[in-house]
Amino acid sequence: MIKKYRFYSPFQTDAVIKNIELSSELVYLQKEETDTSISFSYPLDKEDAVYGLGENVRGINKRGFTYKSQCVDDTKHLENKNSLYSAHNFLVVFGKNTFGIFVDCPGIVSFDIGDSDMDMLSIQVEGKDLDLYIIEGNSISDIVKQFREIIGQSYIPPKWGFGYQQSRWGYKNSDDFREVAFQYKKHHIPLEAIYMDIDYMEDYKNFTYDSQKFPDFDKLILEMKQQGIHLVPIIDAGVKIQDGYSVYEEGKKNNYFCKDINDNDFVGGVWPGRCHFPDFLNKDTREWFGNQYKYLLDKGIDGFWNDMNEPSIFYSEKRLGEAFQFAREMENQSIDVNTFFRLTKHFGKLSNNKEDYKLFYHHVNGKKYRHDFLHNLYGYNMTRAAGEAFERLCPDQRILMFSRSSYIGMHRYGGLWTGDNRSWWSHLLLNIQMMPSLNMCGFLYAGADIGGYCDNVTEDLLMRWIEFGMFTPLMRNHNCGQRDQELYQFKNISDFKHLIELRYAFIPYLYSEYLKCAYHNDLYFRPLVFDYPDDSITKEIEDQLMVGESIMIAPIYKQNATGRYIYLPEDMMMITFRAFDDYDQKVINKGHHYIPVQLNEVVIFIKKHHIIPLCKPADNTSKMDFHTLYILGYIEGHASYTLYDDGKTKDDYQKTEIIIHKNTIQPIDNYHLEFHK
Ligand code: MIG
Repeated sequence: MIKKYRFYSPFQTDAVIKNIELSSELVYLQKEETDTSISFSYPLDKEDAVYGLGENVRGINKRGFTYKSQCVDDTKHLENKNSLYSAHNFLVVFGKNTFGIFVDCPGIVSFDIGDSDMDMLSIQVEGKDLDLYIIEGNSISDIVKQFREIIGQSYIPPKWGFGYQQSRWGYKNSDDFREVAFQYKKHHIPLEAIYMDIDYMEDYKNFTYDSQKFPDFDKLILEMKQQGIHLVPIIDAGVKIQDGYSVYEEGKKNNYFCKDINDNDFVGGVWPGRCHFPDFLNKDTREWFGNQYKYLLDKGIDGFWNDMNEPSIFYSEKRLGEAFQFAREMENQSIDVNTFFRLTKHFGKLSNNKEDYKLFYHHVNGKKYRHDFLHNLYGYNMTRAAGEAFERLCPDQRILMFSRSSYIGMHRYGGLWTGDNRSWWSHLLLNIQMMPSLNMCGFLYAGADIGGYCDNVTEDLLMRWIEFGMFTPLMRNHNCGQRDQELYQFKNISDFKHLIELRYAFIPYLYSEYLKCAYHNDLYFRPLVFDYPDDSITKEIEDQLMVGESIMIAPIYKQNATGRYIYLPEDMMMITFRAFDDYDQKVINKGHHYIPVQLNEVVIFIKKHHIIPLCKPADNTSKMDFHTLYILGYIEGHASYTLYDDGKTKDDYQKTEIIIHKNTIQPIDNYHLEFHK
């Protein structure tokens, strides 16, 4: 049951695609209004927990902090951060009353969840124009499902998007890419994709490549493709101002860029120097920008990542000018402490200054909007431009697409990665805790930079992270630290090889579960409390997750740990893998346990009467036989599983029922089934 309320005249974000009639009497929430904002409050019961809000710091239960939707490029994901790159305004209160709240407003929205007053949830919307949705249902999962139904089906990546992917900011020429592919092959570690960061471009211009460093760009793409490896280029939001550069020229000529107050194209600095910013909120701009991807699609590229689309702005021309002017004035003076601070402040405040978002405008359906009021929609609409273009340009093909910044609605066009995290154990835990919240908001294809993006990873952290990352739909190792982070750079290469092979073995299960969740609006990752709401212990468990319908995981996220405490909400079959074909299994009873998990081991727990279908790993998905399945399960008498796989067309899927009786297993359709030994 969904109730919708409208306040003033909100901008239509297209987050929700179902028509819902407006209600008048507000339930659960108490409304208060000032001249410039509206707030909604709800007294929290002692036992209430609050889930959701997608990409944010801290734990799964969001109670006890203030989160602020205001997309920002911030590379320090610390406990005191109220905002990260995305704005995901959906949450569920679970407890005395259980209900969902979605605040559809593209401006700044704050969620004070028992922060100022520990027993009060208070949501403040700046600007007053909003649509508010209240969702009632009989469980958290049911509420989430209803919400997901109104925001539309989540993006589905190609199956190869479930392969292992390697990235680094620092691959600079064709040989660097060949080297990565060669090393993975040499060490027999499966590899699906290598990412092209900004250095592949000519002067950081979108939809170009540097022909000096990549004299054989087209050949490189095909050569990799022959090995089953996809090259995935980055696309940035800013467009370099440079005469003769077609994207700039076309954008300028057709008024596709955001304007400043005087109706000139707004100028801000990013990678390429001075840039214009496409007005992605405008349909014509989206169509034009989306068509630009064709340049790379035509070369055989079939995956992209959209970056810097909060948008991230190093400096606005205005502020940079002021800083230089101040510096010039001070040049020959004796600079005392206060002047020194003013000087550094001028330059320190240049990057991602929120005031700059008041300096430019969007034109949508004949109306002009100042950017800051629509800020949180920018990355969403950049990715929408791409997604809409792929539908036109290659309607039968699934293209890999994910973005850094997002708003709910973008989940229909692509996935996301969680940005510039660090090689910290706490960020491995953050990755674990963020996944279910992202799923709630529709973002199923998601993952963090495995191993951590900034700082130097240690081998044990990378290995533990791989052991969790092998369950995330997007499994990408990315970094910019000094220490190289490709798996072959470390000592225990064969352990990494076994872990990556294990991920590949899991693909039939993981992709099948992904498709189910996308088609039926379910959660791929769930905190235990979602599945076992009547077991009061589960609410306290924030470091174990259900993955798909059959299994629970309990990753290790502490350095030097050789095991951990776990809680089982029911009897399960524990499987300890060292490799795809090297594992132990035993039944563990409901309750608390300590389990050993050596550095090279992965543990999963299979629910009773459930199975997982596995597959033999290979160099990458292009070389795998997905029709020979090895069944592993907790089979008491019988078990069944519905296997989903890609259908003949993109909008269609194939569904196969697998029924297993202890010790007998029937081949079905064109699958060959065997018990995993
Ligand atoms: O200002 O393209 O989050 O993944 O490697 C940094 C360089 C810009 C930020 C992305 C990161 C990427 C980096 N980009």
